[in-house]
Amino acid sequence: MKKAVITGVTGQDGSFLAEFLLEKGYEVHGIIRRASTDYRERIAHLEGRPHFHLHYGDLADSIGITQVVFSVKPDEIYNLAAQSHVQVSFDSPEYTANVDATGVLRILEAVRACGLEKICRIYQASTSELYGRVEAVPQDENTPFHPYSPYAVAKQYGYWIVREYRDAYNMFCCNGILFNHESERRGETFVTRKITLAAARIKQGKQDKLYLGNLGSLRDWGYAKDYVECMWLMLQQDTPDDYVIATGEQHSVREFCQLAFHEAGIELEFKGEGLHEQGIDKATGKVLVEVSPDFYRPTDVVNLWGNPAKAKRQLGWNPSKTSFKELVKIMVQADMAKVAVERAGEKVRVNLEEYLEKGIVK
Ligand code: NAP
Ligand code: F7E
Repeated sequence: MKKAVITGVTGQDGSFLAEFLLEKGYEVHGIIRRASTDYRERIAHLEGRPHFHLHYGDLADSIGITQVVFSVKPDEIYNLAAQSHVQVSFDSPEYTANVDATGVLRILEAVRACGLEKICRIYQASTSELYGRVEAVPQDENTPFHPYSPYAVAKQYGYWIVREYRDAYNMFCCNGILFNHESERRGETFVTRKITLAAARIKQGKQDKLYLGNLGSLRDWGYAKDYVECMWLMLQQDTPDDYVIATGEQHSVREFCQLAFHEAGIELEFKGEGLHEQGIDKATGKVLVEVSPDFYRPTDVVNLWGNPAKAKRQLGWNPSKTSFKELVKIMVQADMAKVAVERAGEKVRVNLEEYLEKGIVK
């Protein structure tokens, strides 16, 4: 039975990858951080399952990381842990560098310290944000990097230290340069999930308006569940390499918004420009989407579009498994259900309070 360590197992990708590897017959060890709430919604369904184990650790703490590597002696490590929010990296640049840059070094050094450099294969979660202020469109493995946020600069270090250890110590380590990938498990402050949740809440009368930043920003959005397969495929090759993982299709935030509201049963039309642009409900004339400068970034990456030809050719990966339309539909349907459950819960609470007041229940 192969053993894998996943850092960032509580995140969107970590939870899908854990399911994928358990399905493949792996023993999966996830690294989690201690939090006062111990809120681990994305992996709750896996806890207690045979071959799924959790260890406390933090990428900022090399002793803890090394201990996990030493005790598990993994065949594969998937380093997905990161301060992954680009906008947050402007507020916490030093922390972002510690985790997203030096954290990668800690993983590589832990493997060396445990004498596993000839055995353990490592996947590093690199990112399309490396292309940043893009120098060519679409982007592939040969496109020059121009990182354009503290997050991207930190991830650039991660990318190069992986390549350095591959060359210097002959380690099997790969960079997956993944373009944006989303799902019903996406964090609620990333733009896609913010939109699908708002569309569901607005449709069900729980929110009046959605405030967004740059509506013209362009992304190559794929489905996270499809992307975790690539992480595994990269580590099954004969030689380590770096791969762009993307759909090869590009859409704007505005388009995502229009389609998400359509899936929720609201037809939006956009009018105006820049900060004055508005998304209006065609049926009622109500303004449902407005632009707020709060969601603009000091420097924004606005033209990401990946070319997945190498992954298709060498990994045999299919970039069109889930279409853009299907992705939006999956996310909106999940959020429509989530909001409906929340509303049902509120109703139960109201009823309970009423019953308590009347003394029907004690
Ligand atoms: P995510 O949902 O934000 O998950 C991040 C994970 O990292 C969480 O499990 C988080 O734990 C953990 N983490 C954060 N700081 C940590 C620390 N100091 N020590 C240990 N764990 C820590 O991110 P994701 O979307 O799954 O992305 C996975 C990886 O791919 C990240 O490295 C991200 O930068 C990269 N990436 C993502 C995309 C994308 O579009 N999703 C594209 C390219 C690259 P908590 O639950 O405790 O916060
Ligand atoms: O922004 C614009 C925003 O935060 C996408 C991470 O997984 O993918 C992700 O980073 C675009 C940007 O993702 C809002 O300015 C407009 O241009 O959803 P996002 P991201 O920054 O692309 C990469 C590949 C990663 O590696 C990261 O880990 O949408 N945008 N209005 C907005 N963005 C947000 N968050 N909120 C808004 O209201």
